[in-house]
Amino acid sequence: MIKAFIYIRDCDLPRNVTIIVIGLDNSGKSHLVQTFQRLIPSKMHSDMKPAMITLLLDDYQVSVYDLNGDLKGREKWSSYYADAQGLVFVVDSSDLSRIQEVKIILTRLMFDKRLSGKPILILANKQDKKDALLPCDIIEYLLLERLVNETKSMCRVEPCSTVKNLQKRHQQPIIIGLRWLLAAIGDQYDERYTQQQTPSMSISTSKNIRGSGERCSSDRY
Ligand SMILES: Nc1nc2c(ncn2[C@@H]2O[C@H](COP(=O)(O)OP(=O)(O)OP(=O)(O)O)[C@@H](O)[C@H]2O)c(=O)[nH]1
Ligand SMILES: [Mg+2]
Repeated sequence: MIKAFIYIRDCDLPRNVTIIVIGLDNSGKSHLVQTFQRLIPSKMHSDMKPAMITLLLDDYQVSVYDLNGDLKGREKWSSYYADAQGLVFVVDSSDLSRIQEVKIILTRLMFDKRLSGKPILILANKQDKKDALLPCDIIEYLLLERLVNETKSMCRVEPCSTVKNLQKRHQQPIIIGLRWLLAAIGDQYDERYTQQQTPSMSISTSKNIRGSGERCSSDRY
């Protein structure tokens, strides 16, 4: 009787998940974290460096680390890899001049053993800007399909703007993306728990986006 009670209580507890937010400097990571704070019940740990917030979303209590993207900040990223269960990688879609730099950094990340198999949400940010690259362009520039296949990663590309929020809360691309990431982490957790872990690789984008290799349309902001 007591055992059954404890089991039910455990199921009610939120799952603790740690994710890191990375990407080049100026891509919009800190704005993203601030937007999460506006949209989702959260707690700020202002004493922590780097900045960390805890979000409560669905069944999850999510610790989110906002890591700096400048050269000095990037040197510290790797110390968070082991603890992170998932990644949010933010791209400034309006900055074509840095897309090769993004490709080098992302490729290095996805081949890092400490991140192997961990799901990655790529946010194609700054879609409100004129001439921002669409997700399918970004997939092509980053050779993402090849990367995903070679590293057997689970990856989703979501177009967004962290400064223009025109949709209702539950339709926000960043919330849709975060929910996908948490579900992917949850699936891996369940697979490990039931000893049925099978490597899964996939790349998905939001439903407005057609596959790579063709010019695609997207809802503009
Ligand atoms: N137009 C537009 N500007 C944005 C968006 N997101 C962020 N910005 C701007 O981009 C600049 C950089 O944003 P941050 O959030 O500070 O960038 P960051 O990735 O945290 O940069 P580091 O901390 O230096 O690594 C700021 O001037 C933001 O106002 C967006 O969706 N659209
Ligand atoms: Mg920042």
